[in-house]
Amino acid sequence: MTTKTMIDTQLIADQNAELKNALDSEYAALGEKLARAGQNIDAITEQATHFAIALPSWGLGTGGTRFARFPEAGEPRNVYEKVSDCAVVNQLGQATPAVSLHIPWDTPSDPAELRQFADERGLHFDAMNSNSFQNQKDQALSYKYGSLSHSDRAVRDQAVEHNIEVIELGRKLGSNALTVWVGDGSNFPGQQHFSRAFSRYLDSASAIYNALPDDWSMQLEHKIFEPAFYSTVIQDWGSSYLAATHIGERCKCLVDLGHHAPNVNIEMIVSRLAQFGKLGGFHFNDSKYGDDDLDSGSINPYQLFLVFNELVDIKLNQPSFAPFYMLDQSHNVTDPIESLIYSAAEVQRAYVKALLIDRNALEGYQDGNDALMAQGTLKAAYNLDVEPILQMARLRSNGAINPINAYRASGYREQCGKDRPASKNSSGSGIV
Ligand code: PSV
Ligand code: MN
Repeated sequence: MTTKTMIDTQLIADQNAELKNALDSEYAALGEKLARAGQNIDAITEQATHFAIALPSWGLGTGGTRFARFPEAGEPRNVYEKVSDCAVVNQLGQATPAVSLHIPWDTPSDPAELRQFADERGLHFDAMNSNSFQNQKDQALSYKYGSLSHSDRAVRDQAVEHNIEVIELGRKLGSNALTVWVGDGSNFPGQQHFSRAFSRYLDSASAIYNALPDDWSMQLEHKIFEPAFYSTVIQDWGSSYLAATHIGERCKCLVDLGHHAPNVNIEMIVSRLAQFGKLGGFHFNDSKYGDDDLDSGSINPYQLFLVFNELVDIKLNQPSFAPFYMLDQSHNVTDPIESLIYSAAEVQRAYVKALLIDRNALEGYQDGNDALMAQGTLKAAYNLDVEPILQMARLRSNGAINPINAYRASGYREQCGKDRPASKNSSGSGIV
């Protein structure tokens, strides 16, 4: 089956032709530099072409805060339009072949039809996200005081049932994982009995786990605060690890980069979870203060690189290690398509740089307690400009050497502005 293209392939080819000579010479220069260090640039580029990160269906519309949202014309209004926009991101950037759906925000009325629609556009469905942090229309019981850990069994049962429905839907869509993040917690000291709430969560999450198909995994996403501001039931990687260990082998921990206290050493959390087989996946984003959901690599690209340093290292020791990679961002002031193309490339960049770390030298410096040269070995890879590798990876995969330029030249958003008249309430507030 030929993939339906979203952006005129001739436009991409013309732009690429103009940029190709410069890319060839920059690629050759970088190739020589890497060869002097014993690295083969084409082998690295090949690995870059296989890099894949899923797009969040909730990241395609303009995001917002609890204060306001400033939507642009041409936003997607339904899951089909979101998948279409994902196809644009992937066609140009060639790093995002999957979509992670949030249910019920993006529940399709006909899953088979949606699956085919995505397939025709070269996309498949990654981990499914359930939502028991909001009340949905016509929902019998409220999640105001929690869901999987609620003090009332009937509320817990309702939340479990929702998760099982999400699994069922995911099966029809070809997904193989469920990500569970709950807003459960408390706003006041004394409001909630910590261990009783945690036990109730464990029971509920185990019931969901028991409904998982054999080839599925379940990802528990921890978060230090928000919407509960005093305590959360799955507050940190420790609680997540305890829960995942209690629940079962295919239950793992998902690390959202924005869900930690400022300055927490996230790369070490990554290492710890992976060492004990419990690192299941990521929600990539960046933050300055809290769960800002800013674009990956926009604030702290070195941290992103250090996370990938761990991931590349783990993969060398555990060849079957294959965590889920997803973006989870809120695009409040940019065109979401542009942010997602750019962010996926930033995560890919961190990966490529991590591949270029001289690991033998690093190990030697670590064992010899040469702190300066150990950090210098990391910096040597981090300071490399690997842009020619990213560009060549896109070119070799039929993407755009400069995807943002190609996107802007295509007029896609302007066309969507005409084809997708905004709904009336689109400027309301709301956190995605
Ligand atoms: C919560 O902050 C979170 O990171 C979870 O992954 C949610 O599913 C997502 O954001 C969207 O609200
Ligand atoms: Mn998340």
